Amino acid sequence: SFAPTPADRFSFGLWTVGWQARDPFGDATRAPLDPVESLHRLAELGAWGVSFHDDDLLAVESDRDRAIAAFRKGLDETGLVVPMATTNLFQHPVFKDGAFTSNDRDIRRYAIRKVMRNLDLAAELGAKTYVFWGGREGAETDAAKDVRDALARYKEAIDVLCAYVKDRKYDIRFALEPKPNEPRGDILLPTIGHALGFISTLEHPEMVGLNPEVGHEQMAGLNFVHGIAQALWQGKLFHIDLNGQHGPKYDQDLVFGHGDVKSAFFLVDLLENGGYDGPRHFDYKPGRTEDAEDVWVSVEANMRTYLILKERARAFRADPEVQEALRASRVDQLSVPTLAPGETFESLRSDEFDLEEAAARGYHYSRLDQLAIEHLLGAR
Ligand code: GLT
Ligand code: MN
Ligand code: MN
Repeated sequence: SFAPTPADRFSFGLWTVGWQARDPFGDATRAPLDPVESLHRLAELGAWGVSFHDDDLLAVESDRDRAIAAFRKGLDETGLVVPMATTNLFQHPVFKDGAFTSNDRDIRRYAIRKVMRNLDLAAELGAKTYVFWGGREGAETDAAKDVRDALARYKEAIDVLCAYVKDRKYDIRFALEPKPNEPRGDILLPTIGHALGFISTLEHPEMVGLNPEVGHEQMAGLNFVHGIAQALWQGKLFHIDLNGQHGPKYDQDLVFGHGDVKSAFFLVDLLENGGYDGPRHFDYKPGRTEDAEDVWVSVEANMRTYLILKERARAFRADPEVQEALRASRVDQLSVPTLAPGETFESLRSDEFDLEEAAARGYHYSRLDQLAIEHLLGAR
């Protein structure tokens, strides 16, 4: 029936449903949304979790303590959990040249303090993952910033914050969220690969992984499924932002599956069968055209699309013809180590190998791909 339940572990950012749809060319089209109302609507629709930025809690109540008290009460009433939290280091004008990597040292120190304060709340609310989306960490001109210094300051900030989490004994891991551009002309740590490289330089690399977003890798023209597979393979897929995007253009933040649906099919197949056990977290924006009730229709659309693709992926894997086609394409053979136990490079010399015959063997991927398409389209 594709009806979501908390067992599906679907979560949403407060900033997604709460987005008032302001864009660079136009004003808000929706009224501010009370975070407590969001909790109730999300829970009614079958969501399991909610994530937030420090500042999201202040959408309708400017007193921080009162806002937190109301949010806690809403969590208790709905049974929603907080798997992840994050910091708004991009909206206030003070962050116009970045937060951890602003050329202005006072601002870098303020940014770290702002994170520390929300880490305390995240830990209290039971969050296990803390996300860093460095949307303002970047530049419009290469003259503006020495990127080597900027990366050193980025590393310094993450190292200091790891030390803070360890000191306070919080059960929290960090997840970096790459994005190639927007709002900055070029953003630091633009892709999964850049972020993985950066993590290896940190003081506590084991505490830091990734929160990749579908659309962000696709904005860079990259294959999101491949990126996620590498993150999983390196044990770094700590969290994920699911949404939709049509190719390299501005960040569309569409409903999950409403962009490149074939990639979404293979993504769900990978998440469900590839050992990811974290939240299925949606980071999308209800269209600017949508009214207050349409927002909840789009919430449901994210979860239903995921469940439909999960069912389609299951049917694909269970189809005997697919299993046979996978074998015919030798997909299973790639898991066999190239050298047998005990072999060394010397062992490679004695292979009987017919170069022409091996070169002529086909891989039959067009058949396999068509089977995937037919399952995706519900034709099988
Ligand atoms: C902002 C951004 C998202 C990030 C959020 C977390 S903030 O909405 O567009 O991709 O995941 O900071
Ligand atoms: Mn986005
Ligand atoms: Mn995101």
